[in-house]
Amino acid sequence: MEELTLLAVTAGAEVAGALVQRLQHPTPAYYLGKGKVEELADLKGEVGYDVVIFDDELSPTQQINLEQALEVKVIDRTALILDIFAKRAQTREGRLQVELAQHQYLLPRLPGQWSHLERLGGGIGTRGPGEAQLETDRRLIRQKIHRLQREIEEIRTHRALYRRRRSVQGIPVVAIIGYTNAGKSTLFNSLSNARVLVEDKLFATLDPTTRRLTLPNKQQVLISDTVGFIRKLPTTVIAAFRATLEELEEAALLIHVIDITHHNAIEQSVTVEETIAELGLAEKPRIAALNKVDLFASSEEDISDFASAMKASDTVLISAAKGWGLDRLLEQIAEKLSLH
Ligand SMILES: Nc1nc2c(ncn2[C@@H]2O[C@H](COP(=O)(O)OP(=O)(O)OP(=O)(O)O)[C@@H](O)[C@H]2O)c(=O)[nH]1
Ligand SMILES: [Mg+2]
Repeated sequence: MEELTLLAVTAGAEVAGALVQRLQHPTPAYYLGKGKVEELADLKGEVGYDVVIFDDELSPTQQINLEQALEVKVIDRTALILDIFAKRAQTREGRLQVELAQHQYLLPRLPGQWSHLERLGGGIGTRGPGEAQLETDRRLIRQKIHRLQREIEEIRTHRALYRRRRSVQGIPVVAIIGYTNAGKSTLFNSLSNARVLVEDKLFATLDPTTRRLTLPNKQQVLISDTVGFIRKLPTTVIAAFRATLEELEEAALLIHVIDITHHNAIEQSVTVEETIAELGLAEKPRIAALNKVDLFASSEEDISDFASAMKASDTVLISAAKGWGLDRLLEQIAEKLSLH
């Protein structure tokens, strides 16, 4: 719920209140139990909310029923994240990818949207457009999806050329991955002296950025900053981020950045590992970079003592912000690359 609050604020909402219910399963009709829906409706009088956000993906039926019971807009977690993506997308490809994901999200929800309008009924202009209209709309959305896919494909072709040049040169790609807000871009900047947008916000980065880097052994690598992962994000949505996916597929090594000061650090790293597995990348060698250690260590010496005590060769303690532990990280990268 804390994370949902952050997401909501990032999307531009103000949080008026939160409600939690412990249920064996979400109810098919309302997601919540009947009594809880009433409680939520009563809360409207108290705090005066005008939108309700659920921390899960809702079925079209659940969404419609809730909107009718509460008489406000109801948004689910996926739609909220897509909204943030839409706000953040900077490149043309980024925007196309978000639009694609939004349309793919909308398509199965379309019938509900219309019968919803029909049921709200009564009065001119609110009458349902009927099945014929529905079919037209479905077709339009499918056409739009195809068009977006084609456009993305074109950009991809250009990128493939560039990629081929890269691979001819034989420079391995090292991709920085991790939960959103873990410090990926900060690490990327520290390693490459780049100026990628760093923000204490979720999904500050949407498009992958790549820089060339020289390791201590003089080996050249390409280092890539990528979009953050988050729990309960449908893989179909991640799949819309072709550029990031391609970058990950091509990578010789993944650096998994973990904010170890976060109280859900373990859950977050599990989510990242699960997503990696779902994307078929479980076999990629990776280094875990435990980040933000400056929040509990007072100097770089502090952490090197700790690091040598651990002896785990593929785990490195770093502070991306202070630049601590980066030499060790670079050595680890060189070592891992020489093994694979
Ligand atoms: N104290 C401390 N803060 C850090 C460190 N690294 C990153 N941060 C902060 O963590 C926040 C997120 O950093 P980003 O680099 O934007 O994180 P990200 O993983 O790229 O996030 P997204 O692109 O949004 O997924 C920012 O406020 C950073 O200043 C660190 O080593 N120490
Ligand atoms: Mg970032």
